[in-house]
Amino acid sequence: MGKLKRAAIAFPLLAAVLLWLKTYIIYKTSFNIKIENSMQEFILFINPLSFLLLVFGLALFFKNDKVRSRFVIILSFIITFVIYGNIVFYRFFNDFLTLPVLFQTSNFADLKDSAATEMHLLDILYFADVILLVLLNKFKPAFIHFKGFSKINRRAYFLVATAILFLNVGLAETERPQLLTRTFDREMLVKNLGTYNYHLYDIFLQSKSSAQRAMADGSELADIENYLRAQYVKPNEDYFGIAKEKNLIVITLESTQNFVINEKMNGEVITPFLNEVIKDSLYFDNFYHQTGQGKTSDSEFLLENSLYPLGRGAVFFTHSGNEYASMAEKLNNNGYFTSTMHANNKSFWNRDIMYEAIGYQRFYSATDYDINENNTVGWGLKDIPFFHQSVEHMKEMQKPFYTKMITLTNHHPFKLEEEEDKFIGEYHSNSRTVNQYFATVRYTDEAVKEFFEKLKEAGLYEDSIIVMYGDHYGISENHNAAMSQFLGKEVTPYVSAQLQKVPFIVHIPGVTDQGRGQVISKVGGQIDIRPTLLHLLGIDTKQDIQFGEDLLSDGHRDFVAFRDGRFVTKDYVYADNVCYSKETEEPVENQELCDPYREKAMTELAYSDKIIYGDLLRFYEKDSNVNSSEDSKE
Ligand code: GP9
Ligand code: MN
Repeated sequence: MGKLKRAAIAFPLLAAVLLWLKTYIIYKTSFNIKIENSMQEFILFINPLSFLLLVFGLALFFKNDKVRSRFVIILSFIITFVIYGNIVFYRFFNDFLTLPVLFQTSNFADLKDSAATEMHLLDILYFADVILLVLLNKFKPAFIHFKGFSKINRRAYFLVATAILFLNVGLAETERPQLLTRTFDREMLVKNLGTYNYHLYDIFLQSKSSAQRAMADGSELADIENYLRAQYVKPNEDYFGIAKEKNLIVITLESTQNFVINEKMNGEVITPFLNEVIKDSLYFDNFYHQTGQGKTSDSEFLLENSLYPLGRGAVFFTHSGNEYASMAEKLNNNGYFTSTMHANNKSFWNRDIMYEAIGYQRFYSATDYDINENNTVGWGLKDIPFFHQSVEHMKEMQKPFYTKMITLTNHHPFKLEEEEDKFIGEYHSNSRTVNQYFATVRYTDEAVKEFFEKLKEAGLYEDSIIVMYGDHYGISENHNAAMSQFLGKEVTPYVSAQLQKVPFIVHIPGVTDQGRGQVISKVGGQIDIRPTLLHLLGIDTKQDIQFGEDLLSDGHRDFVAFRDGRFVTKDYVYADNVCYSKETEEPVENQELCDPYREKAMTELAYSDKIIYGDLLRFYEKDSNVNSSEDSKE
């Protein structure tokens, strides 16, 4: 390579390297990115590089010196501007920018105000490299002179840049499997892919859903409404309104499966408090989770909207700009103060954005809690201090209120550190996960017990209805050997489907306390929570677009579809494309017996997807029926 050619590549390369190092320095000084090991540090260090090499590489196609150097400077400025935008945003929101944030008009007003207060004069330093490039370009023209660049060299350049990209993505995938399909958290995306690739990914997600949304129109909703009207089941008069005007407290029990309820491990009761509460509650023992890759966030989605989550990705990430008709919104309209409480980073699962769409009036997140090294374990604040501190917040809430709380301690890898948190021993099997699971479940059980006590002390108990449900499985199929040891039977696809049961408990002080504890064995799932609860509060859902049915209604159909197409009915379990009899736990001879239910499961999942992908609820006139056809009218 001649001297001039070297110079030619030097200018764009210099710009790229300066930006690379600058980005890394910014990661370390302007953002608060948690690094747990040296591999994560390495990924963080290299992650801006592939993008920068690729975009600055485009400069190699320009023949004209002036145009090329201008391109390099403008590009450098734009990229710096993007990262600077993130810095300013982060100062205020402790989060990275996303397109929906920029385009949501309500956010935008807030953004403008806070951006102004968060910009400082010294921030000019962030642009130091751009200024250097401008000066070089002006005073050292020899540096940017260029006589062309051979095709071969160009190819080699892009090959190296692409290789770095693959190395980055490969390392990220081993550090955080399913990073892109699950898209857990913006911080995780930025940490693993880099802020620039993260923005590209965000743009991709956004344009995909915009296109699908643009092609949809209101007529598609008519079919779905007709279907749902025909399915509607009347609430049970014995229960409708029995919790009218009470506060509604919903507790999402992290990773709690139903097999731990009323069960012992090594002779010790796993959930002593829940077992007691159940005696004075409505307890649904044939209730399943219906979550997909969005895990906890999917369960929240089901709870609020009675729609199915998506088959791929987390709807909290992919469709946070949609219009929804949530339970929270309905309660807002009925005079409730609505909120949600979870002592984790607010952007996890994109909650801060999605919660706006759901319509909660307030999100109590990590910053609303006193979190320190003495009260945390694993993922963060332990459940006992979480409940204690949450009751303090509840005392301040306007009544009646609805709040949804999400526990955290019983989360994979199910770690407890302090002896005082271990109320039960470990299980003994070949799976550490299973061995430790029981103790964290037991810990959460204790936390719920303390919560009930605190509620009573605060005088909130009598006026509240306390609902608990498990969000999703805690023990995945990777631990079938240990699970079959615990259950004393082989984990067949049938058993595996049954293991997707999670507890659903509705405790209504003053009503269920007085000997009205009941075990209700209707087959249902998280999709049924919304109508069940709204009816208990005396709020009608007749006109609502929802796929669930009130579990207390006589008409409830004993049916639950899992997000992956499995389903359970009164008599059958359909799993791995086989129809099983519940009576024999074996495949039924006549496989067609499952067909009508399979049809129902497919129809509902497809309709629900259509609503989400087309953002169809924006065409739904709340409190009235958009469908004007005769048979759907009252
Ligand atoms: C994180 C918590 C756990 O905030 O909700 O999420 P999960 O991994 O269970 O989906
Ligand atoms: Mn969870």
